[in-house]
Amino acid sequence: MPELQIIGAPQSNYVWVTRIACHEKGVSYTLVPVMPHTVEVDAIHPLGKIPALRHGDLILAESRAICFYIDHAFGGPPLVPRDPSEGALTEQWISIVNTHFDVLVARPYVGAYFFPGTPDGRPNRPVIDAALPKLEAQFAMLDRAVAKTGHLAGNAFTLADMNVLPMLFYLHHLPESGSMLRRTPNLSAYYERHIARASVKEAVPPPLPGRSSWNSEI
Ligand SMILES: N[C@@H](CCC(=O)N[C@@H](CS)C(=O)NCC(=O)O)C(=O)O
Repeated sequence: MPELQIIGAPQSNYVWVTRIACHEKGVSYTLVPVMPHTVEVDAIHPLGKIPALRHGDLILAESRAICFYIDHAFGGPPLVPRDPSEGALTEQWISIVNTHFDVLVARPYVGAYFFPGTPDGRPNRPVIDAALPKLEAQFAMLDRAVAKTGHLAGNAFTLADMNVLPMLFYLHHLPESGSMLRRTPNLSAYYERHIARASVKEAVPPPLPGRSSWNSEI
């Protein structure tokens, strides 16, 4: 069997998702920790984004496609239930989280701290302040979603949960979103429970270069 490479910096939430997927399936891999828009990544992802995957002759971009491959090319427990209804519900939550929660709310907010684009490098307050009401609404949505079973889809830990946990990790460590998360009871319990899962914990990213932890110096 050729070596499976997950290509991308470990601080990327989507790289982390693919690593959780490998762990859950019992698939061994090598992490190639490179930034977006580097030669290795540009050779695979048409937009230069991470993660990318290389496995023998196969090269792949996009976390969802990579997780599909990991799920279907190997044995081990399914990441997405094979039952049509449960599988579709899992896909529903992956899609909502990726196209709304991440892109429109979490990413601009987190980016305003870690990549602020301000002249003095301080957090970008207008972007943060604009994100907060939207974040509140999305946390409420996720809180309702996990209230019943402690999972996003059905009664098991699926790719929908693997996909959102890295985003919640960053939000947990930032000031306003961290206290908002602690005030959101079901989502907070969900986060604390699943962040301790071996597959998730194993790939907790090291702090960004130049920082000593995820929540200091912000
Ligand atoms: N839809 C992509 C999103 C990947 C993505 O946005 N990756 C970020 C790092 S978390 C990235 O490469 N950013 C650089 C850029 O957007 O130029 C996926 O699911 O893999």
